[in-house]
Amino acid sequence: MADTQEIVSVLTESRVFPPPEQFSQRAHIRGMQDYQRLWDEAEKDPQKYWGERAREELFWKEPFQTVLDWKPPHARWFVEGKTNLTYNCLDRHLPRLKDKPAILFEGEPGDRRSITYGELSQQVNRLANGLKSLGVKKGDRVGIYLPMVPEAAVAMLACARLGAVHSVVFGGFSAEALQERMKDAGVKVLLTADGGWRKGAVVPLMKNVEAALTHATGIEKVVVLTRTGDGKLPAGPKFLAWDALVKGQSDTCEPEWVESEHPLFILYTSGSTGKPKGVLHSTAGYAMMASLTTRWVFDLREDDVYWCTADVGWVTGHSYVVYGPLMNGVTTVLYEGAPTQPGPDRFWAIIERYKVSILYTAPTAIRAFMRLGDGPVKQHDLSSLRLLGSVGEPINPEAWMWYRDVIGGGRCPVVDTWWQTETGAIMISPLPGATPTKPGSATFPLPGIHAEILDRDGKRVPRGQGGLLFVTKPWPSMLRTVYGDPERYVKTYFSELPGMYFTGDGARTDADGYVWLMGRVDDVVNVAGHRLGTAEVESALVAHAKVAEAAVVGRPDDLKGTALVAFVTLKHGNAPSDALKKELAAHVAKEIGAIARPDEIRFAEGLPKTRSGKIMRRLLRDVAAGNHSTQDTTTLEDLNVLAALRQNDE
Ligand code: 7RM
Repeated sequence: MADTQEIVSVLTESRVFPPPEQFSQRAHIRGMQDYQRLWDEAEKDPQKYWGERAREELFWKEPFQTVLDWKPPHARWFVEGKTNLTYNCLDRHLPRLKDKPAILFEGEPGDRRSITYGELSQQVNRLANGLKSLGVKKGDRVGIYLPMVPEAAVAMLACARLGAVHSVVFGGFSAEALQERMKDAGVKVLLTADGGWRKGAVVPLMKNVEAALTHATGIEKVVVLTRTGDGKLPAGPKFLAWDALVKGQSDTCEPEWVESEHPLFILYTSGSTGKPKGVLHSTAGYAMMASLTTRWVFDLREDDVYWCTADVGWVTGHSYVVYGPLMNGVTTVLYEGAPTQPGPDRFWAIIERYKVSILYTAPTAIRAFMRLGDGPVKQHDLSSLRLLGSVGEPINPEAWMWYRDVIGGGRCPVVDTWWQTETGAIMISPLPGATPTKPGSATFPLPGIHAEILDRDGKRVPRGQGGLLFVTKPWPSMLRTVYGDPERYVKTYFSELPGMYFTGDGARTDADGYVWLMGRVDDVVNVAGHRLGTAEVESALVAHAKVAEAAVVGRPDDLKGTALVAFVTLKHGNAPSDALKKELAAHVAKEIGAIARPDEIRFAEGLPKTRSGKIMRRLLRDVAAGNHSTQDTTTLEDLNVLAALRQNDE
């Protein structure tokens, strides 16, 4: 699949931001010597290093004897050990944190709830007992299709309490997407709601569930939470009100002590082809790394109010909205709705209201806010913020700087965190009290993580040159398989180089050894024999004062082989024109060289994105080539965007 040819790097970024001294003084990891010491320890004796981390991080009902059993490409971690994830998130905190808010919730219409660790624990136990009464046992699969409300976290935790395997499907997914995932996972009970709020309207979850149930799914019971209050509970023995299920249930429930490798959840990810893959994670390795990375990367302190804006339907919502923060006993903010509802300042109002100290969001959101200008930000006091994080896509230096200066007031370190659904936890990231950051670089792998940039033969590429990003050694929170399709696990992740995990991403290191992500290898464009990472060309475009967002793809060209086509959205107040096209093409040529000068620039009102905000370049490739796409669009956020792009063509 991947070419042997190197990927050419054209980006130059030389700004460096050392961690603020005051931040470092109080940080968990205070300098690069500390980082290096941990790195060396892990390198020298990985089993000792990970064993110690696992003992520190988790409560063990029964201790493990074997740290790692590695029969490539299959890993078992912390074998013989037993634990329960909810005990680690809730019970062990109760003596000290019973009355501390675990979740601060705000619904899109403005309703608010604060739920303490004590209350959360009771709600989880009641629901766990309710699920038990429906016959849910250890190992059974439970579907979760809910809006971003506290009950989504309660549902995940109730499953983990019982050793049931949850499979969360993002509330924005269609009936078909839901049906396909439920069927593949063999879900027995589905937890859902009548609806949720998004952009001022109701997302009709229950209607989608009913549509999904007209096809075979294997679902026996559907538990329905009342959120929006419209729509009655459908008739029939399958449907049950959430309130009725938990009513009268005991608020204690003995945790199911599961083996380390007991499956914890399935989460579906879609690639460009084929049906979605059910990424399966197991319990202890995942839990340990979610806990450790949340504390280290976000430098958590007891009094932090932490807000990760991801939906629980994505892995970021699993690891960094629910499990990571709760294992660390901090207060996590949950917001149901759209970032600009009812106005462009909703995020900043939330930060001011709850005195959020840590914000973790996606480049796509940051670029959307940039497009709206600084005005909405300036209406609010954001002085509570002390740290900013980014995840999901390469963050271009322009957006990184805006995030740092306008949102962070220039005082907050920015952590650009690279990881995947499959990795379970953050893998490459600055440690904010230690790592000098460079705008657009995810910097260095965390201690114990062997992220390496190799060519197709497994040789390390020289610094400055692009290559394929692999993780060459197993890590505790790695996926264990593709649910129901073990061959696909091997084929997708471990066949590029035997025994080594292939991420699908391109990356390079710079002269100082910093890692720069260059986008998905499938998106690399080959121009006149040079393989260019799309991220860098896009970054140059976004650096232009009038550009809000850009996506670059290749189009077959008789002369050049591939022509570069750039789709560009402009910041508010700028009009598309031929003169601007020329100006932008010249700008790219000047910034990174003539080789990257786009052959065609197309202005667009919006770019096609997945529901988690990633630009879908594969669809743009079809638009650029004038083909009507036959590709899977179930993860596409807004079909209208695609229709509009095609129209511009005609
Ligand atoms: C957490 C998440 C994974 C893919 C990954 C990359 C891209 C994520 C970054 C990034 C550059 C980053 N899981 N990606 N984080 N690219 N810099 N900091 O997003 O499974 O949904 O996606 O996202 O391509 O392979 S995911």
